[in-house]
Amino acid sequence: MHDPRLDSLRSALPGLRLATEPDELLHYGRDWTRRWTPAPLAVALPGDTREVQAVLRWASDEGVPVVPSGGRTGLSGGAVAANGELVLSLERMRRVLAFDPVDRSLTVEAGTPLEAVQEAARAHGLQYPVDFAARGSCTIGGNIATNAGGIRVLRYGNTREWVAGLKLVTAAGELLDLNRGLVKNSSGYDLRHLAIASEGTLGVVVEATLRLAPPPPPVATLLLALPSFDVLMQVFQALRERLSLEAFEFFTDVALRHVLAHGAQAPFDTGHPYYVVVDAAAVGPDDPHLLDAFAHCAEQGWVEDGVVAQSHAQALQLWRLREGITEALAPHLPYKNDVAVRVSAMPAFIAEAQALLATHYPGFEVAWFGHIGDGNLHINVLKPAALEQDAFVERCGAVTAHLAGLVERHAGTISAEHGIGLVKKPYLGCTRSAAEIAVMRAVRAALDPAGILNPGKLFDPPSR
Ligand code: 2HG
Ligand code: ZN
Repeated sequence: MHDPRLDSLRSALPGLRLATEPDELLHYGRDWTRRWTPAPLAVALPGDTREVQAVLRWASDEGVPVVPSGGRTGLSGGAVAANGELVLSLERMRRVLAFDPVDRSLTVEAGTPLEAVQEAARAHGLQYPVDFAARGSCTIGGNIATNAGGIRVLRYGNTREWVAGLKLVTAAGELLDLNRGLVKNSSGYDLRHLAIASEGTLGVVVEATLRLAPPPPPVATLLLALPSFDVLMQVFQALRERLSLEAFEFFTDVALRHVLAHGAQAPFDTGHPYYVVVDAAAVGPDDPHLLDAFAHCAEQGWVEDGVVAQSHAQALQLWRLREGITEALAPHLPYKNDVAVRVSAMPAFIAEAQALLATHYPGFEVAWFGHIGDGNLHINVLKPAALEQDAFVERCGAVTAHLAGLVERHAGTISAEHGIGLVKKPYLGCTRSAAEIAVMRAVRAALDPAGILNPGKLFDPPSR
């Protein structure tokens, strides 16, 4: 159906690239959640910051809601456009703008894919250390909007740690140049950090200046098979004492089974309940520190089997077992949890979470995996084939209310790294106090008084 607002947009911005075909609306209107039916008004594909400003000025004047859009690999519905919003895709804005060898920084447009940022850093003999499986499709703007974490947080921290400056376009089309790459800046509120993890509700990130780190040390990759969840934290502690860990990731046999069914190669002759994949600084696969650490864990009975990658290709194979999980589970329309507690609270939290989920999900396949060293667990509940999607989501939502209560009792968070979006919105109050949410609302209202930026995400507007 023809919408007169499109004529208005076209006449306000005659040069703007706009996509309106049904397949384009479908593609740009959804993220990886696949729970909502995309129904955007249209997709704007600006080529530079001035166009982003002009689109937002138009949207503010017309009262048209806008969904900022990166690679749409999100898992919380933060980039879903299901209510006639204008999708503002940054995908054409993917230039690397500058490298500064003294500041060790890289300035990129927000639509630059994470992998392209990593490659640009490597080309200058440095690294951009935030990393996760969606690196090829996700964009730096989306990473900033959710404060993305990933598999190297243990060693390098989240996206937030690496953003030295960013440019943000507000709902009114104003361009804010936040922190300008400074290392020190004690001049009042750090609006850069407000924008990070704001899920597109405070403005549109158009450019970022990223800090780079020295290249990583040579690492050895190990895969260990463990008999129980209880020993997981002990193995983590033992390895952390003996080695310099670059990554420590775990997954269960359920997760592995799906990755193997998806074409990966089985690591051991027999199955085991739990696995960890570890990258540790090492001179090679025979590094004595590595072998000592492994021997210690085996002596304690914490490790049933293990393998050290003998080549880069084998290391990639081992990592595929962990990184391939999301894709392998996707056909089962999993209900995703992304919870975190302090690392010290993990053993108690895990014991209670296991008991809770066993009670509430009898007979369901549940895959546990994630970033145990950061206190962050991904718990994916797979949809039984016989159950309708809506009934499944409703059932899982009810269980999540219990899980959120448990998270709250352990002073954790309902979203560690995927954001709140639409999916976790009902549970925000278990992680943030009413007073905190009131402050967040006030901040949002200050930056976007008309409420056009990603409405309905993170929290609902106050009822009038
Ligand atoms: C990961 O750690 C991602 O692989 C995705 O955060 C987690 O699919 C998930 O639940
Ligand atoms: Zn993760």
